[in-house]
Amino acid sequence: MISVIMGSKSDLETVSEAIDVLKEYGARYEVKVLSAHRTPKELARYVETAHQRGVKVFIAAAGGAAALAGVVASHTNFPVIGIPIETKSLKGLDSLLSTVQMPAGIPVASMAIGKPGAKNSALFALEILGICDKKIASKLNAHKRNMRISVKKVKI
Ligand code: RP5
Repeated sequence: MISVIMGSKSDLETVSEAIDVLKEYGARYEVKVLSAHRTPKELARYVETAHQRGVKVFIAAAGGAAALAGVVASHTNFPVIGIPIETKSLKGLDSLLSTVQMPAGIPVASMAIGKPGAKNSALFALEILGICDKKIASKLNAHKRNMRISVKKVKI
């Protein structure tokens, strides 16, 4: 099971890129809006109890002073993948730096800013689960094969 957390409902347009991939792969996932700053206690409680629901990987999306992925990682030993949301003021550079610049000891796998990062967060989560899940691994193989075929077909 993959847990997808976003800091605000306003992140959903970006995060839905990740959710679409999880749907396409038929992966089990749950989605939550929880904020490191606005709902810190609820976030901690959710992350600390997630293993009881079978969560094995977290995806955390936030923008601006994006503490979410780091705070999630501080409450779990499962892998945490961060999506830095693109922002109006700083184009997501703020989100990227706050997601990626974690102190030693609390790792977060930060993806790229915005929708490409969201899509990759889902694929990365599936790659982690695919280590022990042959069905997911073979779908990921097909994904790479299809991409290769479609690039090779391009004629200019
Ligand atoms: C972050 O603040 C959220 O992840 C969101 O990207 C940003 C702005 O949130 P809203 O003011 O739109 O709710 O915590």
